[in-house]
Amino acid sequence: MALDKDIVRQLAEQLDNAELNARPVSKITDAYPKLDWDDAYAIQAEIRRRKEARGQKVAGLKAGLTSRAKMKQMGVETPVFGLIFDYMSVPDSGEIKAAELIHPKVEAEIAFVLKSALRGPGCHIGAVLAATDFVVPAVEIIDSRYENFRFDLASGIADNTSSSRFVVGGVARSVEGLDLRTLGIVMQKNGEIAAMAAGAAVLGHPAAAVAMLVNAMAKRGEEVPAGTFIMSGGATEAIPVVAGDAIHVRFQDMGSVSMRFV
Ligand code: OOG
Ligand code: MG
Repeated sequence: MALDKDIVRQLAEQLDNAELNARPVSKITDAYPKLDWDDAYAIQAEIRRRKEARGQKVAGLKAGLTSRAKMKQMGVETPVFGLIFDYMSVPDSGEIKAAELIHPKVEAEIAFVLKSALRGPGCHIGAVLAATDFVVPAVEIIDSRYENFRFDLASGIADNTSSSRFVVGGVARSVEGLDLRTLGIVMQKNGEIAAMAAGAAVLGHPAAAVAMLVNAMAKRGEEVPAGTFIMSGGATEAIPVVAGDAIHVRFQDMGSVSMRFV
């Protein structure tokens, strides 16, 4: 579609404000049904520009909708890519203020930290594993800025893939000797099991999601530098949370991650 620059700016402002005010907006494809992926990533880039102008910094990259469970939950078939910012980081065992969010959900993810840069096209699991410094367990808190958490892919990409908060666990593991496909993940909400998965739920291997992200960035002429923190996408479906909820996620051989919503 190639949206006019003014409209890109206007839609980015609307979504950025929806996040700042914790008030949902209608999905932007209602007004712009022909919005395509390039338009959507242009809006995401404009949101980044706005946040950086406020002094906020990109803290990492994320892949989303990389598991069957998530694709089914959101009714889509293709992964998406987004940005994580410094202010979204919450310490392990920390508190998250529910009033700052619209309708948060939590999802368990395996995160990668790179020791060398990755560049597509042709990036694959082997290249990702060779470039990985270590993996850490993580929980992403997503919070769509759209009413009722309902959106299509283009609207979701424009909304920076619902990025909102993230918590990283303290156990860093080398990928050597760790089978990320069979690694079990158990999420508990208020002491009861809310979701379970194995690493293979994410595109057969979480490193495949990282390779996909690298190849998608290559199409825009970008590489992923050494040191980048990358979340590979929710292995389980996302679980809604409200103030008062406690989340505890155990990752086999990787420790656990927890948080409380207040
Ligand atoms: C889009 C973001 C999905 C994941 O890990 O699948 C995502 C959404 O479902 O709101 O972060
Ligand atoms: Mg996620």
